[in-house]
Amino acid sequence: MVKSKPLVVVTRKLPDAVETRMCELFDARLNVADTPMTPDELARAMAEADVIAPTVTDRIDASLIARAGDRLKLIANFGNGVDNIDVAAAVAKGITVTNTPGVLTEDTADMTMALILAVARRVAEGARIIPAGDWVGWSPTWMLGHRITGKRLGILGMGRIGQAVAKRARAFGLSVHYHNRRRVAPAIEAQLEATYWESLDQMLARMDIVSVNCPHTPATYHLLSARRLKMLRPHAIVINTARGEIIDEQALTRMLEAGELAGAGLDVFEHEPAVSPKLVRLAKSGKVTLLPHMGSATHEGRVDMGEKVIINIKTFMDGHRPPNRVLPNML
Ligand code: 8YV
Repeated sequence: MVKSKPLVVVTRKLPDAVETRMCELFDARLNVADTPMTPDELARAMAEADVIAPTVTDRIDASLIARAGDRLKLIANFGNGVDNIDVAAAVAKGITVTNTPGVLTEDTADMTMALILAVARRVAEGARIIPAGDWVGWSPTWMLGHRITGKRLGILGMGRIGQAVAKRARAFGLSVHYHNRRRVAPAIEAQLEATYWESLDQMLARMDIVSVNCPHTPATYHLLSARRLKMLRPHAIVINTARGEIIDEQALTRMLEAGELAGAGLDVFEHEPAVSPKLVRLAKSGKVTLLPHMGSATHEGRVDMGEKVIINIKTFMDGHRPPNRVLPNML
């Protein structure tokens, strides 16, 4: 008997190579136009599909999961973070959730370094000058930024991405400090020459640069709260390539406006794709560098993410535990 292929709904346009393989393996319903699906469209898809492959732009909340059809058995997220999915509700309904860890580590760490350099060395501001026709020539005291070598970097979240940032930071001569739920193994700490701070407050008060590299979970929502941001010194800069929700964005903006913080490099925002006009104003003034959630945006990374989604679906459909299963207690 020929087994019918599972109906897999892919919510956004993925790289061609990934989509082609999906079409070979599955009854894949693609979104060639790449228009984000509305909650109603998602609900309809989840009512008939065996598998849905969403992205960060799809909010798969408890109410959508409650309306899912009996056929839906797997949510194979195209992305590492699963804060777009109510994992507990899915698992309670017998739906497996998977993600794509490991393949966007280096790209996200590169973008973190790019933002550190961009803010400290005023790269985005400088790059606007020549195209605007505003360059009248070199001057010894013009466009000065700050040296990063010798500064202290506090990494918030020392998982895969945090460690990849730490490695790069060492090469740039930064001294590495970190706060994490759990202290990392002594061998890793030694290799990264990293100083562990059990108290996040204590770490913040001493850093020149703070980089957010932890996942967004209920426990990390507004971890950099207004109170904690106040611990930072006025010359400090804040970098976020993780999730906007981890920082109280309004408080951060207020402090930047008031000159209580030197700058920020943000690739993620609390209400994406909306970005507060105040932050946009600060970007125009050169104080902050804003990127449109590009941390993992490489051709190679997106293909690797797609491969992981395919492997998770195929393994699951073949009756095995998919390699990147996410359980509520992991969050
Ligand atoms: C992805 C990300 O672009 O994987 C993640 O958690 O934040 C991004 O780099 C996005 O999630 C794709 O769904």
